[in-house]
Amino acid sequence: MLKPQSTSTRELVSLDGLWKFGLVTDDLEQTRPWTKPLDSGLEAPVPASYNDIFVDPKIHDHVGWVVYQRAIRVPRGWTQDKYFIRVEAATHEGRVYVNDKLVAEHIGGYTPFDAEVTQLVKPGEEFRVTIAVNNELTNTTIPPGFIVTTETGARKQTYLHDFYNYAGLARSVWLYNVPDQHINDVTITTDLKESTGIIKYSIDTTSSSGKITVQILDEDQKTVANASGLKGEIKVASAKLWNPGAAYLYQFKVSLHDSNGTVLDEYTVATGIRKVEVRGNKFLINNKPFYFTGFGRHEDTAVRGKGHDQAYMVHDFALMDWIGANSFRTSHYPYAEEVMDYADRKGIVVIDETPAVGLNLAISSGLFGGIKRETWSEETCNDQTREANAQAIRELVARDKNHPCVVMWSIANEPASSEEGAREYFEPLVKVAREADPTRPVCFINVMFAKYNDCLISDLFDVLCLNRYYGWYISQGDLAAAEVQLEEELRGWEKKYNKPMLMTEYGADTLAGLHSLHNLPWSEEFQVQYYDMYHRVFDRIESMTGEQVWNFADFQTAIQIFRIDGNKKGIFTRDRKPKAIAHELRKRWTKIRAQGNQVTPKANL
Ligand code: GCB
Repeated sequence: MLKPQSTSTRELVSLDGLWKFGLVTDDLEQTRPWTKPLDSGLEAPVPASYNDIFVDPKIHDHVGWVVYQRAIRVPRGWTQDKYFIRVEAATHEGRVYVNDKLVAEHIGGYTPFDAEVTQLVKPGEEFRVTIAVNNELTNTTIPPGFIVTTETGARKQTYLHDFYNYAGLARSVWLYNVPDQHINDVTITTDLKESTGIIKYSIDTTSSSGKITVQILDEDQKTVANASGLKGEIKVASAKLWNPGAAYLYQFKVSLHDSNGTVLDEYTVATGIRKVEVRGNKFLINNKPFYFTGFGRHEDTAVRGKGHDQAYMVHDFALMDWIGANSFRTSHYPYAEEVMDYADRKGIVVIDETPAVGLNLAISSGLFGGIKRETWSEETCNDQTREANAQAIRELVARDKNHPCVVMWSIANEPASSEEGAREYFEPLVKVAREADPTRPVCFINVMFAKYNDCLISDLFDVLCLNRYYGWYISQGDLAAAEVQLEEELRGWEKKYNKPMLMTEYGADTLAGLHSLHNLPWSEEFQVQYYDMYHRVFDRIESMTGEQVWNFADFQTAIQIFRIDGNKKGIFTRDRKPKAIAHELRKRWTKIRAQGNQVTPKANL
């Protein structure tokens, strides 16, 4: 799916800004709020989650539909074109109405969708667009959730993931055009043969007679290779590679011509030439073992919730660079496309994750004393959930397949992988991921209850990604016991699988400013000791391929007794101030970066 772009044949109009906003408290289909001007008196910013914008608890805690509305004018010049509204994210379900008509519907809160409006409004004409957004999560959505009715009759959304269920239009909305005959999709994969870069491509167009030409431009705008046809393989001699921390981007410029050579459409994809491979217990980027350092993150800031914010994005990347991180995981959902573009340009390596989080009913029942439910059953995560998960994988790959920063797909976070039924659920999904992208490794993120002898699915994946909380949820505060437990477990995985092993989460809640001479949990001192212990263990284990701490910054969650204004495992506070651990990680990670993102020999650390 191509991101809207301004080229010689395409334009785009930003629809970001203030939209009229209202809650839908009765049935959406009966009240039909799109048929008339909204008169709630509220205006909501786009992009932003709506929950924390207002002070009304009814808005903050709303379960169900809300509507955004504004007037749009189609540019006068678009007489020969097709035009669309692109919604980058409507969390978790979106419907677009043009005047009185429904034109698009999409389920899945973190991937984009289009509504074609060509036939409905003429160039120069103004029209009313209403976007209805629903935040409900059920057992068949990804992520899943359950709606309960309380004693007062109120509907309450419960869910199993540990971040607040922010909702609304958290990313940009666009009006854009494409020529009648246009480029539909571009798929690029890259490889390396000695110093020659190989770019394999395939292009999909709406034109049966048009001709395709491709030009590869370097960063000085010089053409370094040409090709023609819908499919091909282009060789770039002495290619400059996209390397972690040292990105180099070629421009892959596609032109669609008619038989007289007139350009019908143009589209450009920023392309990094690089090779990713899993070999034995190593993760190789450009044939060199790569050691991941960095973060599990969240799209989360005060007031905006999950709203994309350029200032925070640039600042967060600056902090990642300062601390020496070379990578992050898009825990626990696809991030805004601007983030992926920026990671491409900054040379930050990304593990790209679907929103399949919370597929684990044991965590809520086991830890918090609820009723024990099976995760994989007709009433809980069933075939329909799996199909939603498959769709989430397809949409993620369709959106992000051309990003050099993406080195691996994560198809789920902490599912109940040791419960019966896990293999039946995941085997087809691994197939979906590999069919959608045969070139990148695929992983899932393993939960602490599914150890090496219990996990039923780890053999299906390329890399072992583990989230472990020894010293926090297990043996809290006892780092000596935790060290033994952690090492025993990592050695168990290594012996059984001998695959690259990545710690994708480890961390301890820490209240910035709380200090303790006795290294008590929640203090900044404890967080430092905790990480120090993990790193000692990692450096003793041969197949450790990386460490991504939990979490980059403190973030908001649902209210729970052990979440005081959110999860406090951040290395930075929610407003991005460093805790003591930030300086310690910086020492370690800048050293690893200086060693070429490798930890061999480990004794050097
Ligand atoms: C996990 C989850 C993450 C939580 C974290 C925690 O295992 O993957 O979403 O926030 O633990 O802090 O409990």
